Amino acid sequence: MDDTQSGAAVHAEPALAEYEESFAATIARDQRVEPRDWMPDGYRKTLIRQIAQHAHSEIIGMQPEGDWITRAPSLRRKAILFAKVQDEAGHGLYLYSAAETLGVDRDDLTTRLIEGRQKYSSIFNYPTPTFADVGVIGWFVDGAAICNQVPLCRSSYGPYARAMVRICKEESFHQRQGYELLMTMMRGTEAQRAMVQDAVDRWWWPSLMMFGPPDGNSPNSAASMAWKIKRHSNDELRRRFVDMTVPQAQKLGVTLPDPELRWNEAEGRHDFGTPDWDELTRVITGDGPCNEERVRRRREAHEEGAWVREAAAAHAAKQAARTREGAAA
Ligand code: BYC
Repeated sequence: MDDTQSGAAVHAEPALAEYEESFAATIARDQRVEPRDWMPDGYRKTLIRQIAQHAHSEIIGMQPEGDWITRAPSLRRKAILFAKVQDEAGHGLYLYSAAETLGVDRDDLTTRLIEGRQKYSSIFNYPTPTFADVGVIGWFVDGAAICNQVPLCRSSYGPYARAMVRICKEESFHQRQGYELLMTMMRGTEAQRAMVQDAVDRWWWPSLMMFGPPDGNSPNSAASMAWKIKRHSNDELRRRFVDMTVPQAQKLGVTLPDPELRWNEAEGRHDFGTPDWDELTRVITGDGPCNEERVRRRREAHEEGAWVREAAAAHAAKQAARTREGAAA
């Protein structure tokens, strides 16, 4: 006798195919997938990978600029830099929260980062030897982040897309503060102008690498674009960044270190040289100039912060117990 014959109310579980169909329809209609919706394992896994890497990048990204907080040349510059670095911490927190909606634990993600099992952006493995680096990070790195992340505000996964809206607003302020800092230095002494040009020379190519490997060598792109997690290819966003940055460089009065860079009238965009993809591979696989230092400092900060996490957990437990007692009284 089956359930129908027993007379019991039957709520049959939809078949897997129905879930898949409904997910595909949500994507096709450009609607958002939300945490409680059914999603394919691959979609969930890709999101966890990308969002966790993104969160780690924000947190590790506090280090290169954070190194200048105690050495900023004026109170105003110190306050600006302090606020910016604090914003990056906030971005990391929104993103870890978005990742947690997919069923992973933030503590576990941090462990994966400090054990070298998860990546973070290649760009944060380069040193910041002068204060001009702070300006160039704002201009190039936050500028590249805006090109890459504005389309992520339309990403198909709701919590990720919503986190990106606020992050992008803040990145836009970060980019402008960097450019304004550089403008000020360019109006200064010959030595300051040389310092800006030197920082531009060092950061240009690594900034182009932030967008990831070329499309022909980007194993995750096809699925991510079909799922509308990514809206544009790595090369397309890289081109947009170049087109956006060239006129800004002209206005600033610096030279971008690429002899192949020129306007292509027929295509209405710039032609530019090829980044050193071997360098990107080395940096991503742990062999960049600062990888070891970045991860070590992250590990130390995590260990030194253990007492804060314990105190916060104890406080939360006490509050919850008080609320329960209050409800019972
Ligand atoms: N660095 O198939 P692909 C910020 C990896 S924070 C390291 O093209 P995908 C800021 C990639 O993960 C900015 N790894 O991958 C913070 C993959 O490895 P796995 C951070 C890279 O995901 C503080 C493999 O290479 N932004 O702005 O389709 C201060 C093959 O690549 C990189 C984000 O995280 C790289 N540059 O595309 C200031 C944005 N490139 O995982 C500023 C969100 C590639 O298969 N992420 N890899 O082992 C994305 O948009 C995409 O994940 C990427 C890569 C475009 C980065």
